[in-house]
Amino acid sequence: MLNINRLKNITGINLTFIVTSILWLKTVVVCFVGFNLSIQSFFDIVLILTSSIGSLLFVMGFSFYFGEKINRLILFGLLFIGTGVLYGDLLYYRFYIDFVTIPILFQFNNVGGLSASTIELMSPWDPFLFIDLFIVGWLLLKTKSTLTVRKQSKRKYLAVASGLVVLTICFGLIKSVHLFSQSYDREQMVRSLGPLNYHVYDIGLGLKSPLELLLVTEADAVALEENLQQKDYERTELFGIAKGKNIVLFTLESTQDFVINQSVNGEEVTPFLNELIKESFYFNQIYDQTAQGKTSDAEFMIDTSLYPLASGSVFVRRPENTYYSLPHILKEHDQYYAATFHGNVSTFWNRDVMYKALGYNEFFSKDNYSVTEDNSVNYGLKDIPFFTQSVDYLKDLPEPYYAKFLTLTNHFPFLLDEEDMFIDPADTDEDVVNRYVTTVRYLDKSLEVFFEKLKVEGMYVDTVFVLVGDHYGISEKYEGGLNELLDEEDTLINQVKHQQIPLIIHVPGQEGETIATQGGEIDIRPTLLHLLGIKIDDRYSFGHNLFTRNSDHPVIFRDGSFISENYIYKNNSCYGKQDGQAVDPQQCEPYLDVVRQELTLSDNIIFGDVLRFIDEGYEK
Ligand code: GP9
Ligand code: MN
Repeated sequence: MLNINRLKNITGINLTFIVTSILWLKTVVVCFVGFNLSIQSFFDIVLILTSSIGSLLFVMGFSFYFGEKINRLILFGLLFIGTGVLYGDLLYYRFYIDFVTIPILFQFNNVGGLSASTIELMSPWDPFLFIDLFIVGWLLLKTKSTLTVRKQSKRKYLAVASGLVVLTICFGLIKSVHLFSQSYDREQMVRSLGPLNYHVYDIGLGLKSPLELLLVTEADAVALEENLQQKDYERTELFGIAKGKNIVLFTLESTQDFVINQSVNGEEVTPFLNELIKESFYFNQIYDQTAQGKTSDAEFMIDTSLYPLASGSVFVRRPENTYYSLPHILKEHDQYYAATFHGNVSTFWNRDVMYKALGYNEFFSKDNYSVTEDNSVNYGLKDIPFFTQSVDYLKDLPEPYYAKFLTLTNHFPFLLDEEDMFIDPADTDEDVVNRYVTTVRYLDKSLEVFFEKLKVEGMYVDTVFVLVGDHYGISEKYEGGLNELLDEEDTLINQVKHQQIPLIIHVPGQEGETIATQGGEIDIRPTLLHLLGIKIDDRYSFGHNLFTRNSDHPVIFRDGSFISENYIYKNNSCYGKQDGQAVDPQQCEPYLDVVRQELTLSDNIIFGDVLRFIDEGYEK
């Protein structure tokens, strides 16, 4: 039986231990129950159980250094903040299956989804995470004893806490020597170091990155160049088939590859695209490589063929850099004019600033369109009026042009007015999935309308069209509904397949071909340049021409996972690609070296703004 009187006379140091234990317990429960951390060995369990103790003691010990009057308040405040951070992590994780980073906190106005559905992300169990606050609050009010801690005890306490933190780091490094060099693998960081240490490390990374810009010199750029390789350049008979043509590129909001040739209630979801791919190069093994920057990451990869950043969007974090981007290349080689079109505000994802660095001459955004309540939904202008209103702007561009259209309507939470529903919602247990097929169908219709208009205006024949899904629409959270829709099992192979996005390159007059080469968004630029007959020094980029890409070169994801010809590396485990069965981790090691090297070099180029030292002879 709890002896209330004994509790009332508890010493300051013991009270600190109690509060720390409570927060530790909550952290461990959240790690085991809230986060879906892959646990492969008993050591992983030990890591999760122990990793937070040192840092929690350390933080709670902070209260020792305040006067008798306020240290109770500080102790309570720390428990309150700790619980708040933990709960924030949990909500973010439930939606993104990822961990919050500092850069993403500064661009929360660009994080679609979370705010709109925070209530939906809550669980009836969540209040249990806060009950202790009342108990501890009451205890702190009732304790009579002084909470002052003796100097000697403070020293001992600090030594134990620091020792435990050092031990945690050692354990983490025993688990993986690459723990810190692969800090983009946030799940590994949280599993090995605990959420609190992860956040501290992440703050450190955030503080370090502006310094890199100042510290990198031309000599570093030269040193970096030695690690970069000129890619083997193989010409195919397709080289230059689209030379000098206008380029119209579409990033199709949230469009996954499974919608292609998919019917719901007997009706095709993408009838227009299904027809278009018959007369196009259709790449059906392309993976979404975006990270926290979502659409902006897709745009970044398409234009620069560099990897996005592990945390935050490059558009927001490095908009002043020098980039050897697609508009610059096209301008330099064939005097192209570059413009982007989007029905949302120009500041979203910091596009108005970043587009200048990427070399766009013009940006048509919400202000350039007639946007009313009737013709907009969710983030902005609906896709059909967006395209119809864009035709006149497109007509006036100097030729040849590179015009990039970012569609918008098919965005989470997939809202649509009744009159725009060209297909009935699906009938799964997941409303998000049911709505998704209707907004994809609307997107497909908008493309049909646009292509028709271009044909009527005589703007179709001399154009090469690139259409690519920017990233997933159905996040892992709603994967169950997707499996139901497709009548598929929840297997690793299917999870990986759902990461695919369609890539369609349509050159009018060219015969259609389905190409099963594996690749990602990073490979779009070299593939397009090949068709345009433009050969560049692409050492400072990481994409490969999809017409000649080595099938065993891994498709690399920003969390350090990859897919090669025969293997899948996911959640720190190596699997056979055919059957999804776990195989000896050694099989994945050679590919992991490539993964680490490419991601690190790409980050170095971006954080050090290395391209400012490289004279490619293009206009900035
Ligand atoms: C907003 C649109 C959507 O302008 O690009 O952004 P997303 O949330 O997909 O990154
Ligand atoms: Mn998007």
